[in-house]
Amino acid sequence: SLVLRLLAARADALVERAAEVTARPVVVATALLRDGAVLAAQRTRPPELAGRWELPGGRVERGETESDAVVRELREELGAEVRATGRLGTDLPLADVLLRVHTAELAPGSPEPEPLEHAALQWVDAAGVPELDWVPADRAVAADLVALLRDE
Ligand code: 523
Repeated sequence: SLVLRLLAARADALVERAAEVTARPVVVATALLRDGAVLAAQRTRPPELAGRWELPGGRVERGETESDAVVRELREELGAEVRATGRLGTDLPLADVLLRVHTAELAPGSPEPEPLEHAALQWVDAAGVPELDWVPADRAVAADLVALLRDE
C-alpha cells in the first residue's frame, strides 16, 4: 500500500542518516613531497603530541572532498598552495577518527611553506624519515613513506 511504501522510504532515510552520524570523521594527513623529501611539521598540541612530528592535515569538513581538505588545511597551516596527487598506505583508525594519508605537491608559484600553526617544519629525506620522532599514527606509515621517497 502507499502508506507502507512511504513508511519504508522514511525508514531508509533514517538508516542513511544514522550511518552518516556514526561514521568516523576522516582526518587527512598530507605527505607533501619535493625533490625526494617530505615535509614534516612539529605539533604544538595536545600536550601528549606536542614536540612530536606529523604530516600536516586535519579534519575533512562537511561537503568537502578529501582533496579539498588537503588543499584547505595546508593553506591554513603552511600558507602554501598544494595539489593532492594520491594516497599512501592504509587507513589508520585512531580513537574517534580515521586517519587517511594523501600525497601532494606544491603548486607552481606557491609560497614556501611556513609554520603558521606548528612549532617548526623540516624537509626529511628517505634516510631521515625513520629517525624522526613521529606521532604514533604517522609512525605507522613511515615504511611506506621511505619506499615512496626512494622511488621518486
Ligand atoms: N592526527 C595524527 N596525525 C596527523 C594529523 C594531521 C592528525 O595523528 N598527521 C590526529 C591528531 C588528532 C586528530 O588526528 O587526534 C585531529 O588532528 P588535528 O588536531 O590536527 O586536526 P583538526 O585541528 O582539524 O581537528 P580537531 O583538533 O579535532 O578540531
